[in-house]
Amino acid sequence: MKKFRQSWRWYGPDDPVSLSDAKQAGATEIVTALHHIPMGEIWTVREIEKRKAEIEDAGLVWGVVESIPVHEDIKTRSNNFQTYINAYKESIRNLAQVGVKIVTYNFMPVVDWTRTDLHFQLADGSKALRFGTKAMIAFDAFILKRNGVENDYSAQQLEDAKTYLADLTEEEEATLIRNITAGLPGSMAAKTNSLDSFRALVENYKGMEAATLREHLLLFLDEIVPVAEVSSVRLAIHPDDPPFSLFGLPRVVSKQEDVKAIFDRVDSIANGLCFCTGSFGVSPTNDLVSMLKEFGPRIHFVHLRATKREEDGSFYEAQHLNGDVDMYAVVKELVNIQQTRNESIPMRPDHGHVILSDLDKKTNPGYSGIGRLKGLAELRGLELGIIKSM
Ligand code: DNO
Repeated sequence: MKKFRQSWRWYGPDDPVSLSDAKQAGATEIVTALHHIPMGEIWTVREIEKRKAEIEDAGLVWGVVESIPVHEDIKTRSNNFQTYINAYKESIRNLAQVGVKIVTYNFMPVVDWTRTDLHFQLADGSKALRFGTKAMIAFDAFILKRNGVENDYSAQQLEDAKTYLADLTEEEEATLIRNITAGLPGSMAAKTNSLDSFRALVENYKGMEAATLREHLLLFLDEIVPVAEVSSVRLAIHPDDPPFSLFGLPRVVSKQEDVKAIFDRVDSIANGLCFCTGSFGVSPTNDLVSMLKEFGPRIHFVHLRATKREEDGSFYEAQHLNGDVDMYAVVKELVNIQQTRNESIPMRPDHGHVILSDLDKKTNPGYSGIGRLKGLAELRGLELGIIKSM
């Protein structure tokens, strides 16, 4: 029987959760990126080899790249976009040369994944990530003061957000700004944008419809998929997290039809998906099992995580098996896909709560050691139970 390749995200030598921790958690593969290389620059064979050797010295393998970031110029098709696309192709070729063959990326304008609270305390004292609608609107309308913001929210929502903001201490407000403008609360090394530069980044998309952003993505794929194909690399686009518009910006990888449009345009195994249940699962209209059935052959990487929706569109990250995602149904379908393909798919426990001694430690938001270890253990147990009962 084919089973998940158990993988683990590692942020590189500065990650407080070490390669040896990953190994003790039971992972056999590492998911990482060359975080020190500025966005848009070529990943050279030398740098890739160096990172690969570090991982192999620890008795692990570099299974998946997450991510080669896509430069904003490519998303807006402005300025130096062609140079950046050429660099992207070169990085794909170089990775292939060194034998790293799965590449994750996303196409979210300005920000990567976004949360408003990185230390949301649960009833048992553990901590989780949370996206609060009021906090987001407060930031958008009263801190960023984005042009046209009043068209995107109801009067009641704006009123509630104003009250919410008024109740924050100065320090809490500064934290909220930092959380949102960091753009990638997955790495402590993430560059924090100033409010002004963040505003300018958002302004670059002024008036851009989703159809235009989608076309930019498809034009990008027209160029990179053929390169991936000849290099035997599989690309895996990561969905929008959360799967809806933020700051009035378009998002084009939020639902089943979005993925279908991407797959139809370049019908190649190299043009694939990173199936992230925590991202798609936020939207109650996303039927995860139906998506798995439709996209199974082109799912090259899996992130397993479950969120819990709240009334006003807010959500927090629940335990891996206890959120709104029907993890049993999802894993069962993934077990089927792996048997049909006769191939194991890399899966990583996505995010984890901060629990036990990690509460006294500083780790990357979402990437604590013990919470992910627990997630991985639960998920591989679930998979084993499903397989044994088949
Ligand atoms: C969050 C991650 C994302 C993901 C990128 C892929 O924890 O899943 O940051 O790595 O969106 O490009």
